[in-house]
Amino acid sequence: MKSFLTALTCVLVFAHAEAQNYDESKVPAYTLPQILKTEDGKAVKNRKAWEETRRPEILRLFENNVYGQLPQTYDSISYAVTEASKTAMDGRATLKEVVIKVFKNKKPVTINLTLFVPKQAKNPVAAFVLINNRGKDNTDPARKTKSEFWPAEMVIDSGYAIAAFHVSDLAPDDKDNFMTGVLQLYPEQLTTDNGMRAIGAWAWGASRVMDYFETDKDIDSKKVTVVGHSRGGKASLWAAAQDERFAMCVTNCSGNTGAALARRQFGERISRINTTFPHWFSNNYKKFMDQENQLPVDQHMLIALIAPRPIYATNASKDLWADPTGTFLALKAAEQTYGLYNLKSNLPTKPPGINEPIYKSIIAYHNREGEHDMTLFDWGNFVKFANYHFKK
Ligand code: GTR
Repeated sequence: MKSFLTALTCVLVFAHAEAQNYDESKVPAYTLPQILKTEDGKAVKNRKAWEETRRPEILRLFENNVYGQLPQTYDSISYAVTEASKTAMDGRATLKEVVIKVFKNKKPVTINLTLFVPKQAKNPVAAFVLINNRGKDNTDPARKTKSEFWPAEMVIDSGYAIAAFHVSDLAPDDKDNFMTGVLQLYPEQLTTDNGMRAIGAWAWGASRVMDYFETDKDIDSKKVTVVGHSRGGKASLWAAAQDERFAMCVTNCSGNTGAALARRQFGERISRINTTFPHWFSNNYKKFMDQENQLPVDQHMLIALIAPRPIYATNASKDLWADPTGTFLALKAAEQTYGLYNLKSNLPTKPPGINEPIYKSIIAYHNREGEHDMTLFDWGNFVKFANYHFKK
């Protein structure tokens, strides 16, 4: 019986995957919701109208229809910092192991942060923090295992601090257990259709790490870049959109409900993501399965929420599932918001070639050759992007 069900599931998933479109000529005609028009139809012509009216409206729309609320009140937060090594990476870095504990209604959640700070740089230093959605061995504090997914040595040698925490501390990435982390502090979220789910929980965790950075004298908390890959990249976007303390955002191969436009219906679609990962987004998001055009937002508006801060989105050439063209078009459609701050992106009008990063730009983009992953090529460009914007 079990194997029959497994076989049936495989057939259904396969049938669904087959229905995905990878043919540009089959992208339907669509009209994106306007970023710079308020819900009562007024044109948003300046920063004031954007910040006071339209930005909060769009934030609410994403909360209510996509990611769910992000509760920000808690009873206490504490940080236990262990300087695990002053001579990490052959003396080039200090390793700190930070245990962040947050309490609400006597329930705790614990976030374990691994942080390397370069010795050479003048403190405080700018930092990258990764929302790690892959194996913990990718961010090995002992550096016995080294991974391109988090190339800590390269980042340290470039003069930046680098940190990581694992998504499972906030919400295990599993539909039956995702509620055993931070959602225990906010159980009411589980009973509302616009309640926080796993992606929101991970973004919430990034903000608690930012709370910590504000207390660490080695870190320049005004220069923190939140980084995420794929599902982690959806969370890094949502974290940066919500929490303006993040100076920059990197979203790597984030695709559907990340940086790619939903209305193109190319690669992964809302129906598929909600079916495979029912624990990622709010209940309300399920209303938009096969109804992309009914969404009051599209992902260009999430990018707009990050303005005027720099944003870097990437894709990989063989990762059509994450829709490289749809990502580029979302970035282009967000440019108008940066225009309100007199900031002009240097993105070309058409997607750049493969392995042609555009990082000297307030809105940055590249499409790396290869598979769905985050590599040394990607990180090397994130560092150049940070160098450019932090004017090193
Ligand atoms: C896929 C999912 C994508 C992306 C990816 C990942 O299965 O469809 O949205 O999140 O996983 O996280 O690597």
